[in-house]
Amino acid sequence: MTRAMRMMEEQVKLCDGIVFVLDARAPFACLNKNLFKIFAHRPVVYVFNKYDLVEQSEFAKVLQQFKSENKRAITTVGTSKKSAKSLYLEIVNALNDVLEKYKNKGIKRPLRIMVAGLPNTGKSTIINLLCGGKKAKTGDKAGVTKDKQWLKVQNLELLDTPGTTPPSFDSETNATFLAFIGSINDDILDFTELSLELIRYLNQKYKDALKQAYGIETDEKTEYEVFEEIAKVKGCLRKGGVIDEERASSLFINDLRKGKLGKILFV
Ligand SMILES: Nc1nc2c(ncn2[C@@H]2O[C@H](COP(=O)(O)OP(=O)(O)OP(=O)(O)O)[C@@H](O)[C@H]2O)c(=O)[nH]1
Ligand SMILES: [Mg+2]
Repeated sequence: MTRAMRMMEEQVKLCDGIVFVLDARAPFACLNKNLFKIFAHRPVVYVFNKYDLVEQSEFAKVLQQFKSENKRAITTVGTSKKSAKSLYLEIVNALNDVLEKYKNKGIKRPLRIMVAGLPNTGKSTIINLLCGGKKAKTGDKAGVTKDKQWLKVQNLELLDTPGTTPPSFDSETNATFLAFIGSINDDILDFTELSLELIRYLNQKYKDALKQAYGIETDEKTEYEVFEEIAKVKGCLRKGGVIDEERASSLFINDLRKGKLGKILFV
C-alpha cells in the first residue's frame, strides 16, 4: 500500500463522509477500486470536476450511469464560483443521516469530510471553492498537495489529502487515460509514446480534433507521421528536418490538457 493510501485509511476513521473528486474527462479511470475499499460504509459524494472540459451532452450518459446505481453524483467547475452552492448542499444532504444521529445523541461538532481522489483532479481547488478563498495550495500537475490539511467551511471540516496514486491500475487503458489528464507523475511518463496513444485515440473517437486544432489530415497516415506533422505545426524541427520529439510531445499533451484539442472524453 502506498504512503498516501495508508494515511487515508487512518484518516477516514475520523471522517463522517467522503467527497470523492474525479476528473470528468476520465471518469471511470478515476474510480480506482483500491480506494473504495477504504471508504467502508461512509456516505460518498462523487464530484465530477473539470466539467468545463467535457461536452455536456456526451457526459450525460456517464452521469446517468452513476445515478442509476444510486450514487450521489454532481458535476463541478472547481475554478468557477457558480459551482459552490450546489456542491455544499449536495454534501450536507448526503450527510443528513449522520447529522440526525448526532442531533439525537446531543453531539455538537462540525461534520468531518475527507476530500479524496487521484492526483490533479482538483481536490484543493474544490476546497478553496467551498472556503471562498485560496487556503489550499493548487497547481496544474500531480502531487501538489504533500500532506493532509483540515479547513473549516461553515459547519463542515474538510480534509484536503494528497492525490492518491493507487497501487495498481484497473487496466492499462485506464493508466493511459490518467496519464493523458495529468493524474500520473509526468516524470515517469514517455511523452512521445503517450502522444502516439493520443493520436490513436483521437483517430478512433474524435476524427476531426487534429484537423480543427492544427489543420492536419490524418487519413492514411501512421500515428508517427501524424506526430511529425504536429511537431512541424508546433515549430519543433531541428536542423536537418529531424523532429524534437521531447518538445513536440510535451506541447501536444499540454494542448490536450488545456482543452485546446476540444472537449475530449476518455471512456
Ligand atoms: N479547467 C478546469 N481546471 C480546473 C478545475 N478544477 C481545478 N482545475 C485546475 O486543475 C489543476 C489541479 O488542481 P488541484 O486543486 O491542485 O488538484 P488536486 O487534486 O488538489 O491535486 P494534488 O494535490 O496534486 O493531488 C489546477 O491547475 C486547477 O486550477 C476545473 O473545474 N476546470
Ligand atoms: Mg491538492
